Amino acid sequence: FSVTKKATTPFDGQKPGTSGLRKKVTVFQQPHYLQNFVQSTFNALPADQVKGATIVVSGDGRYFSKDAVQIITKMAAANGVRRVWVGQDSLMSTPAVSGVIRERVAADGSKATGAFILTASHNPGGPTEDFGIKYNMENGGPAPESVTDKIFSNTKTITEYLIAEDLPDVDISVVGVTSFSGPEGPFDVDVFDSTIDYIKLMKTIFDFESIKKLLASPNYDALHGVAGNYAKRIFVEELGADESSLLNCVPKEDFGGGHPDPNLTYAKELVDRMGLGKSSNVEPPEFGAAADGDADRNMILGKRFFVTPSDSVAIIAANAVQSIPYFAFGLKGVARSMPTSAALDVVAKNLNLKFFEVPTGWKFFGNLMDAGMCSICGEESFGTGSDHIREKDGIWAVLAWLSILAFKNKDNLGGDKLVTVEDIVRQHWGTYGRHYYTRYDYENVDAEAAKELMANLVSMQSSLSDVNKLIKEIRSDVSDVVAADEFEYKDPVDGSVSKHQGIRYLFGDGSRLVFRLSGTGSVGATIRVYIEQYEKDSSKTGRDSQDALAPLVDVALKLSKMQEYTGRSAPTVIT
Ligand code: VG1
Ligand code: CO
Repeated sequence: FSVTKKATTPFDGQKPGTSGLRKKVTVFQQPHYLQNFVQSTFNALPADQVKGATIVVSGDGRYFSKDAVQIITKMAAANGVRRVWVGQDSLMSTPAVSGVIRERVAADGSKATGAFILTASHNPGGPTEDFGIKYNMENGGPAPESVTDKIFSNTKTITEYLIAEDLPDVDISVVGVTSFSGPEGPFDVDVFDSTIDYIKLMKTIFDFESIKKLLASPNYDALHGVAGNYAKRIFVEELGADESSLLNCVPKEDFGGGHPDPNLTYAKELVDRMGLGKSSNVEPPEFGAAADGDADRNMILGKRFFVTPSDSVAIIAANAVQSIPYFAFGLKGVARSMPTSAALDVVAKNLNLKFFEVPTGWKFFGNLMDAGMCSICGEESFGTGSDHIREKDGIWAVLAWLSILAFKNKDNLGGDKLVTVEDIVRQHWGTYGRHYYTRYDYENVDAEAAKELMANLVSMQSSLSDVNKLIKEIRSDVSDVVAADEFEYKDPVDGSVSKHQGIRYLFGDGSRLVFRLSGTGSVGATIRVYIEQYEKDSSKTGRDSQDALAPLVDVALKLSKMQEYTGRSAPTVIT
């Protein structure tokens, strides 16, 4: 093949958000749009991570992925990349990509130094919906802000990109290596089935045999995302679950028209099956889980029971050493994102573990893990993971829960009453107290209005006495705000500082209100309100969460003047 230099001009707004660049497919389909971003990324990397390097290109299989794989492959060839690794049919979950970067070795002994992950995660897909792209680094984790800032600045000055226009399209539905020869030497496209690599990795972490004995096959809803491929292989073929326990496990370019976000609103079929939605006279199963489009998120359900993600990571951390072989030698530390509830903090304190609070987005956990300071981490947004890779991992979380269930029931396999998901959560609350938690999302709000709402919340922070006066007028039954700020994070490993990471109001009794603007949407603004209240008294940990939080919710909405600014009387989604 030969290399062509194409002249181009910059596009506005190619700034990577919380997790890459996410826009409507039609935006990505504009001539040069994807190309500009990809070349800006190559130009932001050290030369040896491009020339002669091995790069992964794959994603959640959403609409436009197959075209994008061909374009990026041709640009990689032209930029001197030695080989690209592509998942069969362009499919590779985000955690699988992270694992492949870290573990996979080419025939000549080389490893990948990075990956273009083609996903907009939990956003809908299809010709009129979202596409996304992000770059992960040599450690398997999302590019840090120093790199994404450089990519963004390159997108503003780009004048040309390199592409091998005459490189034929490679058939990515077939496993195998195709070799080409270019001006700088050979170039290979290696198409493979990443479920094999991923299962191998999971087997180094979990005891599949003891999970299998439990016979509690998960009911798994992949919402037509890429998780379906892995679920079939792991839950059915490896762990012996019945095929009928899988829901929506065939990956589709448009996720079957659905919203591939594993929560009580969007994972409807699973929610019904688990007895939390439409009532039916079929007895629900004991364990259910769901994933998002790129399979890094998870929702864990018991029979008629929802596990809050903030509780999930705390419970996994509290039980990991006994239940999961990978952690048998102890945890190096634990971490959560700022808006995630403090359930994990209480576990860390009790178990005397190092603890970190980082901004939203997985990239901040990576540094801690690389430095050997953190083993398990999580976010309230249905993200849980560990230092086996540098992304959150939806199927890992399910296997972690199955391992905990297997451990709690290990002396109990004779048909006695099983310890259930709900039992485990209630026992946890009994020991550590409960963090009542809810998140209100206002999606696709006018961007200006959202900015003003946030600015008002910041300016109010200058006088806590005024804030408390206001709050007392709204509800007399909540405690006083004792501190308020915008969260700022100094990375303990590299000293980098991230500012404006969410507005916090901290109450005397440990309750918190947090306000953030989403960094993953593709149109307008999404306002997230995170509401949390701690209850230590074990006689009061069994309340309905929305009831318990009603006073604080009231305060959050009135203090922020939500309806006045946004015109919305109710959130789009409550989790
Ligand atoms: C959201 C979540 C955040 C998560 C991010 C990426 O970001 O709140 O916790 O890390 O999505 O997840 P934001 O900026 O919209 O609040 V995924 O599964 O989209 O890669
Ligand atoms: Co995701």
